[in-house]
Amino acid sequence: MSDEINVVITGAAGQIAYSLIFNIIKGDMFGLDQKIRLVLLDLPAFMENLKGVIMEIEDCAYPLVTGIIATTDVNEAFTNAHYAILVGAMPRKEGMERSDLLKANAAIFKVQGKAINDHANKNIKVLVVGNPANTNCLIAMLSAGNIPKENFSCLTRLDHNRAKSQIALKAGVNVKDVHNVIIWGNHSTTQYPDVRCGYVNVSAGVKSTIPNIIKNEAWLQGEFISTVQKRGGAVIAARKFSSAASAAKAITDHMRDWVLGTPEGEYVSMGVHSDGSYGIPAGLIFSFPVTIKSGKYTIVQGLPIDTFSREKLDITLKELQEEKDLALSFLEM
Ligand code: NAX
Repeated sequence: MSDEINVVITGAAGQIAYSLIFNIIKGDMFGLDQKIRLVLLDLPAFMENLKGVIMEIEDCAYPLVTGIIATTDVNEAFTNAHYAILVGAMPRKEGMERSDLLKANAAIFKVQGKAINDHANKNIKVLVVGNPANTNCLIAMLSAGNIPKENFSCLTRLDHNRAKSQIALKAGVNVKDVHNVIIWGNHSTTQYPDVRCGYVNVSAGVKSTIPNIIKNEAWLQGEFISTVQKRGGAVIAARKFSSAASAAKAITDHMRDWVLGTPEGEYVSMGVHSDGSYGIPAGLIFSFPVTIKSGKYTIVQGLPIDTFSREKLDITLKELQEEKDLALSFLEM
C-alpha cells in the first residue's frame, strides 16, 4: 500500500456513511497502519450537515486521518482516488415507479463512472452500495472503460452476514463458526441465500454441513430464504429507518477482504462482473461466492447447482436482465 490512500465516500452526509466513516478511520477497513485521506461527496443541500460530520471526525482524534475533503464536485472527488465507496443514490420516493428510480440512478452512476474513468487512479477499487446496487454498479463500470471490470463490485455482504446470523441463531452456535454461506444474484428480494455447501465448526477440527446440522430442509428452503431476502424491509418496519450500522459493517467487511484477502478456504459473497460461471451470462453484476488473494477475487467454481437452486438463480437473473435492459435504454448505452 502507498503511504496515504485517497478514499472517496459518496452520500457522505447520509445514515450509512455516519457509521462507515468511523469504521474506516478507526482502521477496521484498511488496517491499523494505513493512513487515509477522506474525500466526502454529497449534494449541495447536505454540505452543512457534512460540516458537522467533519467536526466529529476531527473530535475523534484518530491518528490515521491525514486529510479530509468535502465536495459536491464529482471530478474533484475522484481525482487520484484509490478506493471509492458509492453509497449515495436517489432514494425511492412515494409514488415513484421502479423504472423512474432506475432512470434517476442510471444517470447518477453514469456521471460518477465517467469521473472515475477520467480522474481516478487506474487501480481504483469501486464498491457500489446505493440501490439498485447491482445495476448501478454495472452502469458505473460500463462508463469507466479504462478501468478493469474486476475493479468494480457491489455490496451483497450485508445479505451474506444476515444469512450467517440466521443460521447461527437456528443452529445455536456462534456466528464465527458458520462458514461459506452464499448470496447469489441481485441485492433485492429475488436474491438466493444458499447454504447447501456451507458448514459449521462443531468442535476443534470437526466440521458438519449446514443442512446436516439444521436437518430441516423445509425451513432452509422456505423461512430462512425469505427472512434473509426481506430482512431490509423488516428493519425498516421496526426501526422506521433503513439498515445503517449493519450496512456499514458489511461494507467494511467487503472492502477489508477485497484488499487484504479472505482466509484459506473461506468464501464471501460479492456482486461482481459475471463471466459465464454457473450459466450466468457475461455482462451483469451478479453476486457470487468468491475467494480473494492479493487484491483479486476469483469466483468459486464447481459448486453443485440442483433443480431448486437453478430455479432460484433463474428468477434473480431474469430480474437483473430486466433492470439492465431498462437502465441501458435510458442511457442509450
Ligand atoms: P441516506 O438517505 O441516509 O443518505 C444518502 C445520502 O446520499 C444523502 O446524504 C444524499 O444527499 C446523498 N446523495 C444522493 N444522491 C447523491 C449523489 N448523486 N451524489 C452524492 N451524494 C448523493 O441513505 P442511506 O441509508 O445512507 O443509504 C444509502 C443507499 O444505500 C441507499 O440507496 C440504500 O438503498 C442503499 N443500501 C444498500 C444496501 C446494500 O446492501 N447494497 C444495504 C443498505 C442500504 O439500504
